[in-house]
Amino acid sequence: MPLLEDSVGVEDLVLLEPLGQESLLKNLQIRFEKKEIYTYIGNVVISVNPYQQLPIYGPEFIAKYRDYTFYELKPHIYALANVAYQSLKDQERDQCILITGESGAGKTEASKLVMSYVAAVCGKGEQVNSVKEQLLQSNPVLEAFGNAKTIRNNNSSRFGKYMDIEFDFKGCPLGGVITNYLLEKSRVVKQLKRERNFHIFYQLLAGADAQLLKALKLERETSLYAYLNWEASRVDGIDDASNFRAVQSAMTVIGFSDEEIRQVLEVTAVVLKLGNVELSDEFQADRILASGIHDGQGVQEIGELVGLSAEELESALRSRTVETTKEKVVTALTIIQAQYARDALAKNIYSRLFNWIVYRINESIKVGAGEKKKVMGVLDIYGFEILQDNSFEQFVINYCNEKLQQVFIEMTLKEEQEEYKREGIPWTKVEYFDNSIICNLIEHNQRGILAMLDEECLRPGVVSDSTFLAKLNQLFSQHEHYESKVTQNAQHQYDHTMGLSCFRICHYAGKVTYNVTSFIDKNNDLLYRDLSQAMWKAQHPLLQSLFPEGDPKQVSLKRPPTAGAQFKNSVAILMKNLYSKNPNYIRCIKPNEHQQHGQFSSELVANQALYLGLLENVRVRRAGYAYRQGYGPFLERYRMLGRSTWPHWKEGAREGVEKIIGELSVASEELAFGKTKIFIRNPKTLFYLEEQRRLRLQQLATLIQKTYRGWR
Ligand code: AD9
Ligand code: MG
Repeated sequence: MPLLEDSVGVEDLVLLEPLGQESLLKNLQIRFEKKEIYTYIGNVVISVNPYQQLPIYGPEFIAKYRDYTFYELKPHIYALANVAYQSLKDQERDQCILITGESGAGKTEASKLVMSYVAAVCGKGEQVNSVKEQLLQSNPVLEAFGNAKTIRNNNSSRFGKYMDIEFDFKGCPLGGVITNYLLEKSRVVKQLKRERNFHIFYQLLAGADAQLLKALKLERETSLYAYLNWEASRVDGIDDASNFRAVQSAMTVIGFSDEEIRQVLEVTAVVLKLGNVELSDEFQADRILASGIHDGQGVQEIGELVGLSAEELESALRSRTVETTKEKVVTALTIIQAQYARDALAKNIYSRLFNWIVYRINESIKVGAGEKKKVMGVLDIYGFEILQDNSFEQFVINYCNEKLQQVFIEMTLKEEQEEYKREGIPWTKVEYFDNSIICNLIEHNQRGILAMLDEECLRPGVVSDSTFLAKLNQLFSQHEHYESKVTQNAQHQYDHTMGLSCFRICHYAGKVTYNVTSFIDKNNDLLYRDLSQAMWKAQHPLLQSLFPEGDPKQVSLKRPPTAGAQFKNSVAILMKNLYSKNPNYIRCIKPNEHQQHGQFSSELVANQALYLGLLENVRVRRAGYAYRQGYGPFLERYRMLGRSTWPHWKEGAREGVEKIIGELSVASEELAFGKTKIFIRNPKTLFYLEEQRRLRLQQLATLIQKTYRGWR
């Protein structure tokens, strides 16, 4: 279908004519300008962030999408949610909804639309409604503790989230399980200019009443806290005080007791107050020997909040005990080390608190072990990141996206082609880039970058970020997706923009230069034992429970897994989970860098379209058939449409299907008969079959009624 400026473009890119990167972009732009933000590629939904509230959501629209099949109404996330939910209910196939896109593209909003759609259509009753409420209310709580204002997005998720919603055989929600991935904990102690710390800190200071603030030993003014970037403390469109009340009530709905909420806030206050513990040089015999605590009152107050002696905390912040088999040696920390230890403690307390909140929500929404469940997974995970300075965090985030791209390739492109091959249907091969070579470069068990990093972290002797980099340079000098200054020299391709402490990976989505500084440290993620022991001694049930390794009886010499190893492991579990389900894709696109409605930057969108592989996706869809079904189920569904197949059919399923199609005179180029399935090229043919079926059912119902009356 050619594009006309005054049209709304095509709703499904599969129908675009001529097909190319340019026409694809033009189509998205025309639709965006007409406020048609959703477009299909077959069953994939592309969503372009409108940055304004459009009147296309809510009960009226949910009711509409609920009653129609996928292609009958305008493209919408509701249509995708409907298909996923209906096939989970009717065909008993576990589903997953994968939402990808870069920061600010609209993933979290999309995931909430999916959840609210499913909540609206899935069963009624007091019990069911209370489960729904708990599931929905987990969002504001997790966003308060896990989201922050960044330059790119005022409500940026700083953690990855996968949520399995579990249903009974009738399709009523029973509960769910949330898995969280790698919170960006460095934000607790430091933020970029114009960015903020996690929302909860500002919410707490703005929303707590005077009595609560006093109990938490806090002041209302954000500028008093070193960990809060007071420059950016207020954000247009965000009402921290009212959000605080919403978070408190959401926690209550989920099932947190008042006591638990109080403890969560106390731990949050401890983190804020730790940032204000100023360390100074302390002189001993005229030499700067160690760090001292400048602000005794702050330490005292933290101690009072969580039942810890100030001396104990102070000593853990200032010194370090090294235990050998024979003796214990206590060394004083330098001021740099002490600052590092204090920040490490704050980051650890906060990220463990976040994990605990997820755990606690899961406790409330978990489903009994014996119940048979159907599952819908919703994945809202950080998109690919290319920043000015890319560190360990970007490295693991991009690794995760590389793996998701692999899922996408394998499940959509490869599976599509392989199915045609299996079914013996003629197929024009579509070339696509297989990114497993990059995944391997990162995750290979013995020779991957993560394995090298772990090896360096565990190796005795002097290790540093630069010894790690040297190792990579040596190992991957010939790898086509790896570059560094050293390997570039070898290849005579000098790039002045790359620093000596950097390596570059050619990801499927583009080249990213990573600076190795602090890779070792972030991967090790160690906390001095003195600090974990001090936390464990706190007379505060929640804080104490966050540091089980601080229990002297628990002290084990076994090293906890590194951050990289943990992440790789959880990504592997996630992949296994996704592969076991039927995937549904929402590909989110950011139209401009300014969070502005009505602006469509072609260059920015082109980039995203490229690495989301949209064009490739369309080509595969076009080469193929939109719909397919096994002969058995197809015959069962449409048997009533054939003169020969109704009411009895004794021959094989395939023959029956051929009979029906022949009798309905569907054009032969519309269909292909595979070994086990029938393939239908155009969705419209399917609508036609469904309509015929509906009419036939009506006819049969009338017939039955008449016969029944005749009997009476
Ligand atoms: V990040 O990777 O977590 O930084 P997301 O999750 O992709 O990012 P998010 O869903 O938070 O982006 O969307 C960013 C903002 O865009 C939202 O806060 C809304 O203001 C805006 N947005 C996104 N989707 C819609 C929508 N369908 N309608 C209106 C939207 N506004
Ligand atoms: Mg988000």
